[in-house]
Amino acid sequence: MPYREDRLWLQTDAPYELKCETDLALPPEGYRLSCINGVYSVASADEAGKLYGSYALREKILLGETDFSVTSAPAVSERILNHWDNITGVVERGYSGASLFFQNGNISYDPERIRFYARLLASVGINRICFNNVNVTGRSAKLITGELLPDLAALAEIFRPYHIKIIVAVDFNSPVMLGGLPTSDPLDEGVAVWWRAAADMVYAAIPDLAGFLVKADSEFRAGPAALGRTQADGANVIARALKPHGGKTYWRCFVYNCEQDWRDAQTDRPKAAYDHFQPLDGTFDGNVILQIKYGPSDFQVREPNSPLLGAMRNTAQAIELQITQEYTGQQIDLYALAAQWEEIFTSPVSDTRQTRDLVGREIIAVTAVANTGRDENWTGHTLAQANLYAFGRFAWNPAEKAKDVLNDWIGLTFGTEPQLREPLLNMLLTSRDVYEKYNAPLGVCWMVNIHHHYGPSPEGYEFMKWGTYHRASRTSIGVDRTEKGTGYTAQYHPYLDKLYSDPATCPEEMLLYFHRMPYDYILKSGKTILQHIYDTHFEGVEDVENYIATWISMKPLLPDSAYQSVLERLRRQLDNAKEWRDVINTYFYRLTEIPDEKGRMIYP
Ligand code: GCW
Repeated sequence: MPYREDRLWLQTDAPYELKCETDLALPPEGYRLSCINGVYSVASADEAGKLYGSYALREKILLGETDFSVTSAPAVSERILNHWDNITGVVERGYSGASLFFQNGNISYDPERIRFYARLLASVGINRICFNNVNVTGRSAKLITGELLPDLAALAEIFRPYHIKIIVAVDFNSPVMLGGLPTSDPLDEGVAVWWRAAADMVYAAIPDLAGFLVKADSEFRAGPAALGRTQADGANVIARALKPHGGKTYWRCFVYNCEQDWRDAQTDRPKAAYDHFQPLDGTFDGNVILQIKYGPSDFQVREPNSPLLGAMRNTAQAIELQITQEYTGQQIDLYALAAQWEEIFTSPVSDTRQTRDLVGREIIAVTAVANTGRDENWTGHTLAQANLYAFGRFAWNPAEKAKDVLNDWIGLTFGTEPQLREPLLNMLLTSRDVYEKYNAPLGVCWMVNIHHHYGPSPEGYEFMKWGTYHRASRTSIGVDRTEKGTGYTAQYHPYLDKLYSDPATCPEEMLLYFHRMPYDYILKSGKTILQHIYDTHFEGVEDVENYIATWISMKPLLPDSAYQSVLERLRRQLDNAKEWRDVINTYFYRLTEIPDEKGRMIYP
């Protein structure tokens, strides 16, 4: 597939005279820019800082900025992109074409495109990448064996000049699968020896490898729990093998019962990560990083921050975001994630009310599932490029503002013309709210079609084994997660427990996440929950219609290919918004038999 770099924020380098200096007083990867008598200069303590400083300078020049006296350093030391690419070439939850790295069971890529990709990622500060899916299937388990290691090392070499280190997703059961051992029990000495030998071999080929990523005891993956061992036992045996080489184990915390009986109202999936991991605080080795999804459910449009974030004083943590739009429109619907990320990074975490603690001592890595593939425009929806760009910016500095980040992305990608920039910024900034309006209401989650997760299905997951229930009846909806219900809120700091436990203080957009409420409960707007549902679902469609009108009005200011492809996506989004509106409104109308106050069309 041919690819384009002329519609990305990083295009051909602008020529300018650049002076580079070493200043050992600057922090690692940081830089200081200046411009004296027309000569730009970048000072840094290391080579990475020089690279990031040059990109930052380039951005400023392209954006027409005049103040170059900037000093910056990353607030987070590991800024990680996780691809969910299978070795077959199919990307799990991928909406941008085939894998950039794999094809037909092999590592296979266009080196020129990959070099450009590495440069693109470095330009926003990303410094770690994992190419293969956390669901390690087929031959991808062999990435750490002599069979595929030379090809992996060659790929790592392309990323090295851009200061991007490689992470490999490995199967916890590798000692059995690859080594032919009778067990993968982490406390078995033979297993520890096997992991050490595997690590030695990988590091001989890729000496600067960042480490191994593991999804264990999760959605049918092997793990220590199945062998009667703890998550810490599992993570530590691998970490000890990596330690002599300076490597780390990135251990995912997405561990829950995915074979729940829907009749069981006490087991509550959002409680799972905290229940499994928090009691183990202090038992993980120093080179284990726990990778925690931002919310306790699963990358939903609206959830509270995971109670596990910040709840472990003695364990290194990474927050995991999802750039690929699995539950957020699949790169058909417009959804600028920056708005949601700003909210996540400024929302309270478990043991504190302060934002900075989320990115302070405990959170040393920010990681996200990639949204790129072999499509010509890299991300399927051209405007979804903004999400990759924004990820880099938020990982570098979680205190960023969505408005600034998106404004820069528009300026770099489409130019700084205000007639284009302002309306487009408005579209991007409102896109999350619009998507939320026509989706599952008030934090209820999971009203999507099963398996593929696009489009509405109010009871699609209701009687399934995945632990995802809203339990809507004729009179009420939602799950009581307070102490009177599943007890989930007790996993938070008492301040948050209290805040979420009272419907009067619980943030309204998450009301049905925490509470079971009657449809006639009156919201702060003065509307009942039911009328709120009807209204937002009508509004969502109108908002998408307005996006289309705005986009059409900007035609003269846009490159034709981007104009056409985005218009096509917006029209598909409109169909989706209408489908959500009609299915959700009809669902609640049939349950309640209460008509819309405004008498609009709801199908009986
Ligand atoms: O949200 C779910 C996805 C799975 C994914 C899993 C995970 C990689 O539907 O496709 O598997 O999360 O995060 O492990």
